Amino acid sequence: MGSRRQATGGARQDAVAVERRTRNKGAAARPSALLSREQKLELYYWMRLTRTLEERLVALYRQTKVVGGLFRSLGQEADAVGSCFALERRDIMSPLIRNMGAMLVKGAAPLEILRQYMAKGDSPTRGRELNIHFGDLDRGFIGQISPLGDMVPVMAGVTLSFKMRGQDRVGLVYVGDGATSTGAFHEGINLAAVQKCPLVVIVESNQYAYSTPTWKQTAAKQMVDKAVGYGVQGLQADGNDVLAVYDVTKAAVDHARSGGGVTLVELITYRRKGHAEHDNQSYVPDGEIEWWAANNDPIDRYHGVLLKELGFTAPELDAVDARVRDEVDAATELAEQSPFPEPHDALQGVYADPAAETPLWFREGTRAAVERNERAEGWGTWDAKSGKGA
Ligand SMILES: Cc1ncc(C[n+]2csc(CCOP(=O)(O)OP(=O)(O)O)c2C)c(N)n1
Ligand SMILES: [Mg+2]
Repeated sequence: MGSRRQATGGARQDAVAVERRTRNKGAAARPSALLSREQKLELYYWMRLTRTLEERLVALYRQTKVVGGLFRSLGQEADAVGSCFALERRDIMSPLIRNMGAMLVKGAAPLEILRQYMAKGDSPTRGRELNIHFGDLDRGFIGQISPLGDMVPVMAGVTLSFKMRGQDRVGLVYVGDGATSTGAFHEGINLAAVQKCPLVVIVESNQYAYSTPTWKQTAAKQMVDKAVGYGVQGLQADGNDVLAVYDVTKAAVDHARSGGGVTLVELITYRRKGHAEHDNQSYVPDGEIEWWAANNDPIDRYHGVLLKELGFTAPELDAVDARVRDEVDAATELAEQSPFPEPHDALQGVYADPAAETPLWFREGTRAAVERNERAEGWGTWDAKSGKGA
């Protein structure tokens, strides 16, 4: 229990120290100083959209309309949004479950995400995959795979191909603090480092991997220290300050684009919800979540910066909130009307198209199951051919 408290205190101190470092940098030298007024408001829009859409998904989950797990990024919205905002349209980004905000920035539509979570027949994967497990290379986001760390070697390969083809493109891959302890992470970042691939590795230090606090799964004091071992640039920022996240990622993207190779970017943040919606967070020390909610919410903080430092007015921000609510309402209505997939559709576009294999007996409905299998000819109780009982 003593060491748990220590970990909690450590996380708070980290956030404060990083904030101080960011402030000291001098506002004028920051890339975010070059963002237009419209872009600064856009950052607020994407974070608000992420949160509102996730809140809507929670409501649908409780109505049992979501199929499978629901993964929140509550308190981490600035990480996904601020970092992805530093990419160009031609760049490729590889998200994980807490990076819905990055997918929105890259052009994923709330309607697609709602249909996907509800396993609808007209969702991007037509009900075969769930939540935000889908990709679209035209829009610059790759489909995620679940094994932790595995997207790092995938993105090492993607960015190596950019380099070999002489394309002016950068790749960005998200991993959690837990994922940095996998073999796949090590092999992927090592290969990308040696090959000087144009890759940005974002490590979201949200203090937990499922129910395991960071100090129980790595002896490293901070994730950014791991960069030294791979011989790559390591940068760190306050993950709950969207402008700081943008600044640090933009520096990493510029470094990659100019031939400098890989950067490991650590964003210090906190996971305010459980691993997924089913998780009651009984392993979290008392008061920890409340502390972050009250003192370090990324949207509250940016709202304050927009009003007090960047010259925006309350009605302007209220208008963004209203627009987001309307968009999420409209998308929910459409997603609810979408049909579920046809069972036979599961065979389309998988191995042979059109399907060469006959559907499995249990997919043909109850009647077929009973007549062809449970009361097959010769069992003595049912004559399948004549349809008569013995
Ligand atoms: C190789 C592997 N081991 C275990 C899991 C199960 N798993 C899924 S997410 C997760 C925790 C991830 O923690 P972290 O990398 O810190 O990301 P976060 O969820 O905090 O964003 C685990 C253990 C997995 N998907 N892959
Ligand atoms: Mg984590």
